[in-house]
Amino acid sequence: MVMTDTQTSQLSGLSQQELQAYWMPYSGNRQFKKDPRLLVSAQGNYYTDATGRKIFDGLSGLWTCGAGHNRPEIIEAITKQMQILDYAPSFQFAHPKAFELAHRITDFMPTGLNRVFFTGSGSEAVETALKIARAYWRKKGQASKTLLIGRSKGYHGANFGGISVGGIGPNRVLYGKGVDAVHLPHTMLASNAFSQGMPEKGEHLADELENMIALHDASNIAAVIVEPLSGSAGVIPPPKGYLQRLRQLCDKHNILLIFDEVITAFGRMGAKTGAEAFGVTPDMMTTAKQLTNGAVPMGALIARQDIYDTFMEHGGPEYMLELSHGYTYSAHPLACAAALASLDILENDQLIDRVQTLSPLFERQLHSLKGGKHITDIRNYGLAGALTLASAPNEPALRPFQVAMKCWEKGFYVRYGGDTVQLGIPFTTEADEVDRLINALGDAINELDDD
Ligand code: PXG
Ligand code: PLP
Repeated sequence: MVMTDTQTSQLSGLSQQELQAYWMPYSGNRQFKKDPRLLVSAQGNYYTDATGRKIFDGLSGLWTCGAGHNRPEIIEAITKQMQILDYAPSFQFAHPKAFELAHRITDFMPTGLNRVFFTGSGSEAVETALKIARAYWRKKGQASKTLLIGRSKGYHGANFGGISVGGIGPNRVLYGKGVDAVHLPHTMLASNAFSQGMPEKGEHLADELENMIALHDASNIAAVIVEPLSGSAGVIPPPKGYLQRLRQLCDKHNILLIFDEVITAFGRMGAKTGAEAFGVTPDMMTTAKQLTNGAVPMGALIARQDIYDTFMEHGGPEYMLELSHGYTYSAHPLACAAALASLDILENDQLIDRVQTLSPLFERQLHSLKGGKHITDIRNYGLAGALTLASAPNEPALRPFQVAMKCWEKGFYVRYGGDTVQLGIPFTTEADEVDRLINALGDAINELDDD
């Protein structure tokens, strides 16, 4: 729909000057500002838009709000914290909730991951992980271990380290030379199309790491970083045996294995983490999003204890810094309060069990779309799902955009990116909401042009 500037302003309640002043992230600014999609409030699994329509939240915000929106427990925790302590420096000083939360996070981690470094986002958690990986080897006297290995189609945030190990072309091509990194092949094999849950084929793709080691030598490689399940590239669950194989190879060659669990940690996989769901423990894990249920920005890097100990042992005099790294908003009191309340909700409401219970229905319903117009693949695990649409002539990203706009018109928020449409429904979704979401998505797809 093309509107005049006056119509756009009237409908959104914003002036053209206001609409133009905000440079929106990862957005089609020009299209949005002609036809704004404004979310003005939220409750439970729904947003309300500027015209008063209820919109089902098919992506839990941005994979953030699995416990549903505006949870009273989180509101209360943040409000209370704000009245006690608005901000505390995290460099050389601290507030008690930072320690409480670090300890609480370890309840959700696989055994051995028990040292927590706080950041303001997933991107910062990734930078932290990559810097610690390099610094760790240097502290151990192996300073040549600097090369980072990512994976094609990987997403590791928007900062320079993250886009260097990341494997999504459009996120990298504009920005020139990054950090030294090479990439494993992605695992989205055509022969795995329409797999339900973990695909059967692709374990062998981990063996490409051996070829990289033959080429670069393990003495030059710091770490491998992968999302156990790729989110942004369109929900790519790991092939059976693949992560186990990566773990074996990293162990064999003394390379750190980092899982980027910004989307997968804290419940979405039907387990505390992707590591738990897939049965493989990394050396470090990055988290964010669901940690605070999206209410306050926060990320966390969780490391194996001996990595932390290495820094302490080689830290010089005790008053000196062991790691020159950190963020102004590391362990922000409001974020800590929100995270403690969010983790309590996950546990008290048994939301991880709920994800497990709901996942088979979500899987069945999502895969019922097979055969729909232009659909070339459907993938899912836990409460994450995506479908791939065949490219319109010369415009691979057009159809997912069109589908998402049709869903929006029907009262459903879904994510579109590249040639995929993605779903990450709240853990609190009811069965009939899954039905309605999938029906709307199916209708939107079948309303697409044939060519
Ligand atoms: N790593 C992974 C695996 C992520 O999914 C980040 C790092 C970066 O986190 P921050 O908090 O800096 O954005 C992410 C974030 C999508 C989508 O639609 C995914 C993300 C962000 C926005 C949209 O798939 N992932
Ligand atoms: N740039 C300048 C000039 C700063 O002073 C700081 C922090 O003190 C930063 C960037 C980094 O900001 P943050 O710690 O919020 O990442």
